[in-house]
Amino acid sequence: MTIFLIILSLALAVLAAAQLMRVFEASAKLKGGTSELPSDAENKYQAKMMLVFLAAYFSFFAWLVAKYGDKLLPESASEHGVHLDNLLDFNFAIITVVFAITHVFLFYFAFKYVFNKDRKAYYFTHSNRLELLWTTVPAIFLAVIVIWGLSEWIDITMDETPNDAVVIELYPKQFDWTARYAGSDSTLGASNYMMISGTNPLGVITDQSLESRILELETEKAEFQSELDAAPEGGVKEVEMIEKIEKWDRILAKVRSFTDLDAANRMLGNDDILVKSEFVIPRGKEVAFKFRSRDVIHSAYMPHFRAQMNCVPGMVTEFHFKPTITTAEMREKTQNENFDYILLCNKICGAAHYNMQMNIKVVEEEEFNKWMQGQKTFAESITPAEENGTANAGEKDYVISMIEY
Ligand SMILES: [Cu+2]
Repeated sequence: MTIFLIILSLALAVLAAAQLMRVFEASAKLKGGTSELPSDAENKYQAKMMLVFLAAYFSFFAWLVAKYGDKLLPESASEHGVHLDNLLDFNFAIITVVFAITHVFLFYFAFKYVFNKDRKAYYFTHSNRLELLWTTVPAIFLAVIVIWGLSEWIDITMDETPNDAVVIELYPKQFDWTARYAGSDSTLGASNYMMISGTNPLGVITDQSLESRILELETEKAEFQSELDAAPEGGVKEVEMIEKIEKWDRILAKVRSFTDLDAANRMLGNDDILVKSEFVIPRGKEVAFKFRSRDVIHSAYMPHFRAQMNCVPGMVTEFHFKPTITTAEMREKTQNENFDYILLCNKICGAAHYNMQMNIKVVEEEEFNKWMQGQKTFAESITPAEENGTANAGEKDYVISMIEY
């Protein structure tokens, strides 16, 4: 607020000065006025101020870099990220050099060629040499940047995922993330959003989850049926219930069709591992990410690994990278014991978008394997809740209204 007030008063002061100048000019004219051209002394003063401004301008630039330079991301924690950083640094180097040269000339020439009534301007219409110079030099630099950038992009996006990669699906919804590891078979089980329920937030399709989802839908349908039976004939309630039952029939038909998937396919999801709020990846091993989305377009952004990918409903996008620095090492490097790698949503996806993040922990492979062994598989996690009926009721309500929508 204070800063806003300061800026506002500065702007008003400039405005007031401009108005005063106009008053002076007008009064000078009325007095039968002197020439409107500034005097030699005034010109020389303005020329010197150009140099003063030049010095102040570059001092401010240096101060900005010194003060806010450390607000940039720390060094890249992935293999390809180092290459991207080099490319970015090269771009910044060019920009800074061009910025310095053009601005020094701009203000120095304004000083050097201050108005002098005895000097005549040198006039020439054309110079092939100059044209050649200022066309080819930028063209060469641009070509280097474009070719370099394209080859990095091809390296990152086209290289094959190694077979021993850790496969993780990142599944966003408004407004959180769930990570799913492919488990010991390195293959993610099939999934569909119609399978989503309180115990199955990603809609993974296994024999067990199919059975419980069908049971759940049938129970709900039976509830609608009894509400329909009790509803007065010809009323709004009756129409509403008939529509609901028809909708549930459609969902049931779709869900039942998943039983056509071959048995081996329905086994794949059993060893998948679902985690929330934080996921762990091993240093020095390729991590292959797959992205889906449950509702709107989100964007998985992992800035420390220089990685970003859109998460689009109805399709699977992919990206893979190799982490090179563990969380513990990065805490030492940044001298920040609270440092954590993060996954953010980088697409404004709704009211609580800002809150959509998940911690990423990079550990040595050994520790990663140990951590994996300690996690519950999808098959293990779905059973107890189904058996004792402790599925979170609130979550379940949300899921149903989601599908209705
Ligand atoms: Cu989002």
